[in-house]
Amino acid sequence: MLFIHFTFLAAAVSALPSSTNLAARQTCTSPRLRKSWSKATVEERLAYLEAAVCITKKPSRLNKHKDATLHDDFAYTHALLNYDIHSFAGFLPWHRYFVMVYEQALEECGYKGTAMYWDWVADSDNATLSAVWDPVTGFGGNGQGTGNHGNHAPPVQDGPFKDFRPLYSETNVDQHRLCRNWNRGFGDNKELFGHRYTPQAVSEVLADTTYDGFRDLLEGGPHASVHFGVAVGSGVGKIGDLVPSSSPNDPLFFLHHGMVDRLWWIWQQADESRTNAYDGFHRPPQSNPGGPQGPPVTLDDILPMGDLAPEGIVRDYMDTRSAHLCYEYPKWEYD
Ligand SMILES: [Cu+2]
Repeated sequence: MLFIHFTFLAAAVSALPSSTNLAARQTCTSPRLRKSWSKATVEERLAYLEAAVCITKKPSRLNKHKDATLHDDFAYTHALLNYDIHSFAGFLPWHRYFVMVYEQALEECGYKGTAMYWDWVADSDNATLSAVWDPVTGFGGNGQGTGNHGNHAPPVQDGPFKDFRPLYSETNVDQHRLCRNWNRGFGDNKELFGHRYTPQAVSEVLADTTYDGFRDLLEGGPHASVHFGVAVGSGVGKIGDLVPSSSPNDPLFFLHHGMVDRLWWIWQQADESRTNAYDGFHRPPQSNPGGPQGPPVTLDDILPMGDLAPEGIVRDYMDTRSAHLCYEYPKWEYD
């Protein structure tokens, strides 16, 4: 897939075992509930959007480029680490941590709420009608018209991010307008590939009883389908921001990954033993991606975060009720 490239995430030999993480030893007495965008109040949505716009204007932490913003840091970091964070077990804890780093950035912009999620399972019948596309209380709609160069899809013309100019394409400096290219469905395909994330399709993903089996089905199925459904339509021949490795360019990325994280949480809730269920293998080295697979993953593996945030340890991102996460989601609600 387009947003996959490669380096090797070494099994961490950490000098500091996670038990020394003071935050993790404190307790989480009342976890906060992360909400679906469509069920949040208008005030909550507007507060989130105001902070998300603020992130697109705050100075970069990475000092990579004079025009970079804090939002660009997220896209750059995700693109830089692309190989290390996709297509193996680490995909879920890494993105859980990444969404948390973004939630903290929202807080630095004055936001008091939690991260939210786009419930694309609820919207799968026609995802183009979702509340997330609202021009006032959402992220704006599909790209339209011209005004973008190179391989960029048409720019988003409405909503709070219509003036946002993402700096990067993958890790290259290539400032452009935020863009989307919805797949409108054809044949048996629903709009935005919704047939790949219906309640039925996602139940089948959740039915896998092994961690890495579940992760693989979720990542390659519903997760990828939403990325491609929003950004790769037919006809235009150009891709939107939600597909390349710089996919956090589209602020909707964080709501999409909120839902991915929620589905992992739902899968974990089905059995107590799943809170720390983590298995599978590291990828082959990025220098030889077709080579033999790497060693088994462990809960002590590191979660690299570049210069955006301190590196994490998988063990600390398994339980959303740990002190430094301390949140929950609504349970499965589609039967
Ligand atoms: Cu990703």
